Amino acid sequence: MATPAASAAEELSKLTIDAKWVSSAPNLKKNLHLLSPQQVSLAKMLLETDQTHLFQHWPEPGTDDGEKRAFFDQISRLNDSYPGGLITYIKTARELLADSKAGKNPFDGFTPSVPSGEVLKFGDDNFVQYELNGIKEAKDAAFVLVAGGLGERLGYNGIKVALPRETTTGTCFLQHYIDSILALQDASCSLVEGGCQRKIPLAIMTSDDTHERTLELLEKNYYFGMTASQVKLLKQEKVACLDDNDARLALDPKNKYSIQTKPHGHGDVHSLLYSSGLLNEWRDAGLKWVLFFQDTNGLLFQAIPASLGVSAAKQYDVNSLAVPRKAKEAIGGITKLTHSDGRTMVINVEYNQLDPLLRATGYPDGDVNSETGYSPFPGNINQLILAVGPYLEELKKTGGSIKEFVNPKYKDSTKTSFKSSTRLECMMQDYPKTLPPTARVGFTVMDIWLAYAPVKNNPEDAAKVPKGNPYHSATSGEMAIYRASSLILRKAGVKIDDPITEVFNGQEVEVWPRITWKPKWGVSFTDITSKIKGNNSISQKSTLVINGSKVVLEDLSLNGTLVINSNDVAEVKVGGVVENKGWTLEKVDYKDTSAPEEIRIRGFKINRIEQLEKTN
Ligand code: UGB
Repeated sequence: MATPAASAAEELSKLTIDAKWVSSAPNLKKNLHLLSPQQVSLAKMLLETDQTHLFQHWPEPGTDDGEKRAFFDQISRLNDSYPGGLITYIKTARELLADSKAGKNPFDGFTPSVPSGEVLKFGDDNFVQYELNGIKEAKDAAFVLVAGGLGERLGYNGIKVALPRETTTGTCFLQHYIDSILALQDASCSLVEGGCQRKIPLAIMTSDDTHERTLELLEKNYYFGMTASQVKLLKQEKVACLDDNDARLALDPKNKYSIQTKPHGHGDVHSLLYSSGLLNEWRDAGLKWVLFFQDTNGLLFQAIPASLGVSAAKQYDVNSLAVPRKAKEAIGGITKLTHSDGRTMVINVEYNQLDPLLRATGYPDGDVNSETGYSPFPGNINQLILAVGPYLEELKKTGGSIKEFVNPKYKDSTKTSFKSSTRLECMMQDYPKTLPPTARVGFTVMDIWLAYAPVKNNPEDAAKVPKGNPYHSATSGEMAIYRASSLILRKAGVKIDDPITEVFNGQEVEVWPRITWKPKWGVSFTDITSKIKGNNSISQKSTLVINGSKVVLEDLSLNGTLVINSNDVAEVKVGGVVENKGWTLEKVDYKDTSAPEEIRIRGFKINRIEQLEKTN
C-alpha cells in the first residue's frame, strides 16, 4: 500500500505541468509532497485554470504546512458544492466577465412587452373564490423560505427572520411564517374527510451567515409549533470571489491561505432542493405545489391563498406573485421577452437592467410610470409558486443550476479592474429562463398594501428613495402591517379611523390603528368576515391584538388598547365600549445606541400605558 507521500509523488509524476507552470508555481512544487493525491489533482486543476498566483507566497515546506492543507480542504469544498466543479465556475466566470466588459446586453435580440396575467382586487368575488380554492390546495403545498442572505442593506447584525414583524406583539418573521403555514394546514385539512395524513413541509435555505442562528431560533422556540421533522434546513455554500476579468480567484485579505467567498444568490435554492432529494420526496408524498418566499415580507401570507388558487385554476407551471411597481423601484419587473428568432419567455428583469433594456428597444424614456402612475411591468416580489411535476422534470435536465450573472463594481470606465472582488450570482426567479416555450408561465398581481412590504433598507437609504416610492425599511414594514389589517377590517365592515402621518427615521409614514391578529384568527377574508358582527369601530390611537382563532367582534367601540387571548376551544365574543389610555408610539433616533437594534432601525418604540386584556 503506497504511503500518501509516494501516492502524491506518483500523482505528481502524472502532473503534466509544462515549464510555464513550474516557473510560475515553484513554491507549490516544493510543497506537493505535503498534499494527498486528491489535493494534488486539485492543484493541477488550479494551475491549468491559470490560478498560479494563489501559491506565489507559499513558504518552504515546514512553514504553515497545516494552513496549506486547509487551503486545499476549502478548494475541495468549493469544488464539490458547485455543479461542474471549480473548473466550470472559472470558465463561466470568464465568459460572463468578458460579456460584462464588452457591455454585452444579456437581453440582446429580445424585445420586451407588457405580459398578461391575473390581476386580483382584494375582497371582490373573484378574489374570494380564488382564496377559498387556494386554501383547499394548501394541504398539497410545500413552503420554501430563502433566508441565507445577510442584512447588509438593512444594516442589521442579526438574522433577518428573527426581526419582529411588528413590535406590538414582538412576533418575529419566522414565527409569523410558521403560524401562517400551520393555520393554512388546519384550514385546508378541516376540509378533508377524516383530516390530512401529512403535514405541510417547510424548507429553509440558510447560508454560513445564517444557519446556526436560524437553527438556534427554531430549537429555542420548539419550532414555533411545527414538528422538528416538518422543517428542513438546507445550507447553501458560498462561491469563490474573483479579483479580475481573468477570473483569478481572490484570496481572503485576512488569510492568504483562504479563498474569499460571498453568497451565490437565492438561485441556489433550486439545486439544493434537487440535490437534497427533498423535491423527489415531496413529489412521492403527493404534493402538488412548491411556494418560495423571502425573509422579511410580513404581508405575504395574506396573499398566498388567492395566488395558490390562481395557480390551480390556470394550471400554471410557474406563477410569480407580483405587485404594481413604481418605475425605478428596486424590485424586478415581470416582462414578456420575444426574441427575433421567435423564442418568448415571461421572466423577471432585475431593476438595474430594465431601464437600459427598454431604452434599447423603442422605449426612449426607459423605466417610467404609465398613466396609471405605475410601471406597465408588474413588480417581482420573489414569491413563486411552482407545480411540482413540471418543476422536477426541469430540474432533472438542469440539476437546478440557474443562469448566472456577474455584476462587478469596476474602478473606471475601462472596466479593467474592480473596486472589490466580485462573484457569480444567480436568482431564484430566473428559473423560467431554461423552460421550453410550451411551459405555462404566468403571474398574479395583488394589491401592494395587501401583499408586499419587505424590510431591506437601512434608515439612511430608506430616507433617500425617490418621493412616492416605498421605503422598504423596518419602519414602513411594520406600518404596512397595521395599514393592511385596518383595510381588511374596513372591507369587512368595521369603521376604522383614517391614519395620521408621522415621521420616523426621516421617513414620512401613515400610522393606522395598531391592529394585528394571529394567522389562525383569519386565514381568508371569508373567515374574517364571519367573525365580524354588528357595528364595530376602532379609533386611530387604538391597538387591537387578537391572539386566538375563536374570537368574534360584535358591536365593539375601541378607543385604547384591547388584547384578546383565546384558547381556541370556546368562542370569545368581544363588544361594547373599550376606552383607556392605550399604547403610544415614541420616536427613537436611529443613532441612539442605548436602544436595541431592532427598535433603532424602525425609529419608534411602543409605550404600554394602559390596556384591557380579555382571556377566555
Ligand atoms: N437570499 C438567500 O437566501 N441567499 C442569498 O445568497 C441571497 C439572498 P435580498 P434582492 O422582493 O424586494 C430580490 O437580497 O435579491 C435570500 C429580487 O431579486 O433581500 O436584492 C434573502 O435572505 C428582486 O427582484 O433581495 O432582490 C432574502 O430572503 C425583488 O423581488 C431573499 O433571498 C426583491 O427581492 C431576497 O434577497 C424584493
